[in-house]
Order: sequence, then C-alpha cells, then structure tokens
Amino acid sequence: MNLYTHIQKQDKETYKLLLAEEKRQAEGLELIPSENIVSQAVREAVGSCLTNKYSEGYPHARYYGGNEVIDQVEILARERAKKLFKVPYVNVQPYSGSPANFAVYLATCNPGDTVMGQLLTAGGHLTHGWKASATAMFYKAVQYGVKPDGYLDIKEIERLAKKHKPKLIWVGATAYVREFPFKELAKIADSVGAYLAADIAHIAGLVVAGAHASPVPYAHIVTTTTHKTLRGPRGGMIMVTKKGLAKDPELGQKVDRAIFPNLQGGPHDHTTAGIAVALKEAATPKFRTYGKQIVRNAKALAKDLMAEGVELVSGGTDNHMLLMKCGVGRGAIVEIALDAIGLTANKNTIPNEPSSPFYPSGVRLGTPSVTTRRMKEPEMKIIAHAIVRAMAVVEDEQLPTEKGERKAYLASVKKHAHANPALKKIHAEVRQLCKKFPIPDSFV
Ligand code: DSN
Repeated sequence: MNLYTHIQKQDKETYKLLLAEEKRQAEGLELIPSENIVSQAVREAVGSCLTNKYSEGYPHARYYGGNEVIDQVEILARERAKKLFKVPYVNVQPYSGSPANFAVYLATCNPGDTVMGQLLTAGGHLTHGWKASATAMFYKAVQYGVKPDGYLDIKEIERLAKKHKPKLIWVGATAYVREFPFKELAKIADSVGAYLAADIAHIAGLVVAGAHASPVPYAHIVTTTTHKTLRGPRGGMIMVTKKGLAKDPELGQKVDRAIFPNLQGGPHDHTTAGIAVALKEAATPKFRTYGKQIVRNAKALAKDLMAEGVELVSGGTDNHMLLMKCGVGRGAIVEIALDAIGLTANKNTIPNEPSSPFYPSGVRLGTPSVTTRRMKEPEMKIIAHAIVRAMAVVEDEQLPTEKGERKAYLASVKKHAHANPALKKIHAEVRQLCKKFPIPDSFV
C-alpha cells in the first residue's frame, strides 16, 4: 500500500527517501531497545489535521480559540494514561523524554539545588545529571553507579543521599538490565526528604503489561517517553502519583507550569492524539501478552548469546534489553558488523567503562521491535546465532589507540564489512527472517 501518494506527486526527493527508510525497516531488524514500530492507527493520528493547530495552555484554558476538539483529545489522552498507570495527574504535552525530565527539575527544584541520578556511563540518562546535560549546568548533580555485578549499588546510593541531601532523586536508566528497586530508592528518598522521580521511558510498556514492577506506589513523579516499549508516537508524559500529591498538593499544577509556559510552547496535538490511540492499544489484553513476550524474548536472546560464548553485563536480563561486552572500545566495530547483516543495534558504554562514551566497549540490544513483528523464542535463537557469527568475522579488529586514527579506521571497517562474503550470507538469512515476520499494521 502506498501511503505517500501526495508526496509521490509533488516531492520526488522526499518520496524516494521515505521509501528507502520503509525498505530499511522492513528488510532489517531493529534491536535498539528504545525503538519500536507503531500501528497504522497511531500513524494516522500523527499524520492527522491536528498538526495544524496551536493550543498553548491546557484544556479549557487556552491562549487561542478553536480548541474545543483539541481539548477533548488532550483530556482523552490524559484520562487513558491515568487509568492505565493508576495515577491521579498526568501531563501529556512534553515533546519527548528530555523536556519531560527537565520540567520535573523546574517543578521540584530551584537552580543550584542538589539532585541525584544514575551515571550515564553506568547506564543512566543524560538528563539525570550527566555533565554535558543542561541538568548538570543548572543543578548540582551527584551521580551514583552500579556494582560490578551490574545491579544498582543501593548502599552507595544511601550513603550519597545522606551526605548530599538532594532535593530530587532519579531512578531509571537507558542501559540497565535489571528490575529497578523502586521500593528501596523510595526509602532512601523519603529518609532525606527528597522527591523521587522514576523515569520509566524504557520500561513503560512493561509496567503496563505487568512485566515490570510499577514505580507508582513509591515515586512522587513518573516520567516516560511514549515511543519505546509503550509503542506510541514520539512524545512524553509526566505523571504525578498519589504520593506526590500528598507531599505537595500543588505538584500537578507545578508540573503543568513547568511544561508551559516555563519550557515549551504549543503542544503537538497530533502527537497527543497518537498517544491517546497508543494508550487504548496498551490497555488491551493483547498488549499484556506483548509486554510479557518482550521480556521472554530478551531472556531467550540473552541465554542463546551466552550459550554461544558472548559475555553480557550482569550475566542476563530482567527486562527488554541486554548489554553485550565486546572488548575495550570495540562497541562501534560490533555495531558495524551487525549493521552489515541487517541488525540495527547501538554501541553503548558498559559499567566501569574502560574506554569512553564515544568509543564504548559494549553493544546494547533490545527486543521490543522484533516482538512487535511477532517473533518469539525460536527466532531469538536465529538472531543470536547471526550476531555471534557476525562478531566472529570482526573479532581481530581493534580500535586504534591513537585517537586521531579512529574515525578513518571505523570507516574502513564499515567498507570492508559491507563487502564481506560471510556477512553478506548472514544478511541474506536475516532478510529471509524479515520476510517471514513482516511489519504488522495493527496490534488489536
Ligand atoms: N535515546 C534513548 C535511548 O536510546 O535509550 C534515551 O533517551
């Protein structure tokens, strides 16, 4: 089905690019754990006439006229989110996860206040206080890490919290393979009077499906993106819990103000409609089965990879993601080899990273997208075997110690990988697998 008939007629260049990306997505497998594939229903919402509207403000309190329908769309998305996550207050306007998180700082802290979050190189997110993020420029960020076994170091978090008395503590990450200990973190936050904000961007769909514990009973605020395991459009949400409202009855209004007018302008109403549609999908029994299968697939992939000799951070996974240890600074080399066989993954730091965030030593894999394509455990075995064989092809490649040589070296690895006969053969097998599991357009 050609979804782009008008673009085809009036803009050949963009049309060609869209078709190329459709082909890339159909003929390869996305193993980046933060990516997913939305339903046609979500795409229709995002491509709808709602993109034409400005609606600064909130339902029934807008700065522009003509928002009667938009109000209903926003209320629908909010109500669905409230019911699904069991929270009393939701803001669905954040453009994505980073502004959602920044709004939490604005709602709970003053510039210069101390905050705590998981270190980026130990799996945390930029916006949890990493030095290159605005969050560390405007707030005094204390960072915590993980133990050698890959689990959060609760004792260290408690020691740091007692020492630094942060106003806000983050729990949540972008590269953490274990279940988040929300209860323990809440105990620590409560003991120092800090707000606990849970960033569940990665695991929101698992939480909804009952495949991961919910932070809602423990955190004051919960943020998420809507496009990862939740399988919605690119966007964000901020939820205030009952516990949050008990700590500060005005927290909801503070969050709203932080998003608009403090941080953002008009909301992306077409995205809000897409979020509403995705939340309806996520409330179905089918989605519960889907979320659980994501985790089963990740565990299967972990087991199959380890059986073939791959070393994983923390020796496995509890969620949708795994982190392969690839050797010092070799993450990019393995990413290139996987790319050459049609598997898209991303190089990533590993705990106690021996190299650097630019040239890290791991590769992050995830199963949300392949599970959306209805793959199960037998397919994870095929994917694991493909990964292991691709890694073997590049096993002698080493990142140059001389920093100035690295870029050219990786470009040459890429060129050779795409011409390598062994990798070409595996790529053909991956294409066959993709044909058997096409991208579905509906999930309900
Ligand atoms: N970019 C997201 C991820 O890949 O995890 C985090 O923001």
